[in-house]
Amino acid sequence: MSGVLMSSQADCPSGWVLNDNKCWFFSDLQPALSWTAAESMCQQNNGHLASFATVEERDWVVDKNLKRKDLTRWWIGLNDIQVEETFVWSDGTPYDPAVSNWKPLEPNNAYLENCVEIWIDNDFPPVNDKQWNDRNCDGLNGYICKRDTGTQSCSMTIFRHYAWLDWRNSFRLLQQTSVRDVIGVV
Ligand code: MMA
Ligand code: CA
Repeated sequence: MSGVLMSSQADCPSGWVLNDNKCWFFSDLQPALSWTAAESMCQQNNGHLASFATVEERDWVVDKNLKRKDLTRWWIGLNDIQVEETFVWSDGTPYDPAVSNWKPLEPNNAYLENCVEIWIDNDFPPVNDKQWNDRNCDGLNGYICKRDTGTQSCSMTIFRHYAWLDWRNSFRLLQQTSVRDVIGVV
């Protein structure tokens, strides 16, 4: 028996979560950072601070994630650094106010605040918890990155009783030890 089997699929790097065909990173175990440092951390990993193109993406982030208890403020990519009161996403997604989720009375630019966070302040009523606040960009927050998926490919080259498996940059030589293994391969 000999031949080559190949397969590829969209995938996220380890530590990132797949949702809505994008990869998402939550800085749960990382130190809190300024908005600029967080954005550059995301860029080093081929992403940007998170943008929300749809209400579904926006609510998924809040409902399924942001688990770290001692971190209550999370940077997202929205900012008005260039032009006061003109909000833009750092990844170039057009800002759609219909997808925004500001806390009441925000954004207020209270202390030269040009960067946007999701703020878990146990606000009441609960609908106002985990909403958005503009904050001074130097504040130290957790952060959420978003990037496109990568392609992960897998190939197996089979020759007689041996096969090379190439997956996630690791290579394995498999040896057929019984007739049963052949049924597994097919
Ligand atoms: C206030 C309020 C917010 C502002 C933060 C900064 C406690 O809330 O004015 O709009 O962003 O302070 O920490
Ligand atoms: Ca504010």
